[in-house]
Amino acid sequence: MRSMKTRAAVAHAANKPLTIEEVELGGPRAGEVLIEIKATGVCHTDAYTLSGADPEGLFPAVLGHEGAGVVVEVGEGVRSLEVGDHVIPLYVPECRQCSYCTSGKTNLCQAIRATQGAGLMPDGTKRFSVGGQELYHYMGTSTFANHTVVPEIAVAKVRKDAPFDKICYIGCGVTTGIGAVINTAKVRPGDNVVVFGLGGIGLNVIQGARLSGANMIVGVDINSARKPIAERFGLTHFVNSTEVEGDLVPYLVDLTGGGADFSFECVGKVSVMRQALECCHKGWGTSVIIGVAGSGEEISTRPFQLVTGRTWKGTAFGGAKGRSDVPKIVDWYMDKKIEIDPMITHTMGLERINEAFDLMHEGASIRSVITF
Ligand code: NAD
Ligand code: DAO
Ligand code: ZN
Repeated sequence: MRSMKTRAAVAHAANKPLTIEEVELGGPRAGEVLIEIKATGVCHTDAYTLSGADPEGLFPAVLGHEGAGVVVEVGEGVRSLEVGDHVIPLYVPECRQCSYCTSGKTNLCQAIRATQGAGLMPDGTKRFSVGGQELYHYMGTSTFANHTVVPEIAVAKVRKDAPFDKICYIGCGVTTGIGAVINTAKVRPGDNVVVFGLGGIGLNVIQGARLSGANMIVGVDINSARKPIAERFGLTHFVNSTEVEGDLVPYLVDLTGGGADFSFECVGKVSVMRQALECCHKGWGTSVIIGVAGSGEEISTRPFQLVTGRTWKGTAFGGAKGRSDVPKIVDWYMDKKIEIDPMITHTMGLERINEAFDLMHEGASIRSVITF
């Protein structure tokens, strides 16, 4: 439980570049583990929080929630993990005891929700500090650091032969996209699917739809450069929404022969969420919201869209229970049932992390991974 020094990318304030600094990190307390992070992805949600638009965003903080690494110390009472275990930290924990976990209805474990949302460890403390100033934790994971402290219930133990610089992506994007299709929508063979936004999440929705045996997999984006990589993951029809003459919704309803059985919003824009709902098939189509919209924004549609049988749903972390499901998704990757490598378009050291954000904003990357 001694404190140590480690290297982290610190977010001192909204909209400011991260700074690479040597920070102090307090060791694991009861029920916690210290993880040496080997690799971390940079996700759109990190950029959303850094932009200042996230109502839960706190500064100064160590961001990052898509990591993979090795357990280097365990706190008192930790039973399910040991030093040397390869792990993926989880921003949705799985305590297996709270009423949410035992309900069988949701993956949203609430065991440490209040402290996690407040940027604190479960005992209410912060463990990172620099120059005497404490730093907030982020999503319970803070993976933009070479070492981080995480509660045992928020750690998935994975096989040791899986490469950290690829499986870190399973800590968010891969699981969110594939899980939205399998766990939330429950797409069936022969279903027609429309995916809005072909980025780090949307491409994984596409590979989840292919895995589920979907018939048409239609992808909608404003960037035509996304078409070839989406085709590689199973896209059957590409639509550049800026090039469609007239309204997009009737165009998609026509293209799918009556509407989508399932649509997925992977952009985070409320106008796109409406299009995604309304392109669903009358009588049974379901739209799943994955994108995180700006603070205070609201969705709207005509209630008749729902009266006539469309369903609006949402999903966090693809409905996955992390400690149980993440190790299986790592196996799927190692068994080549799913692909990850082509989506990781850039790999770089921590000192270049701000470039990863620039590439994302320019639409030049799918996923950038930081290695330590
Ligand atoms: P990304 O930036 O990699 O991809 C977004 C894609 O949307 C890009 O290809 C972009 O060209 C496209 N796009 C932009 N405007 C569009 C429009 N009007 N119509 C169609 N396409 C458009 O982002 P990402 O990492 O894939 O994340 C997508 C969203 O999912 C974000 O809002 C992110 O915060 C959210 N997210 C949610 C969860 C969850 O658990 N619910 C998890 C991770 C990320
Ligand atoms: O239990 O109230 C809760 C929220 C759990 C956190 C879910 C966050 C999912 C969406 C944010 C995008 C993740 C990268
Ligand atoms: Zn729980």
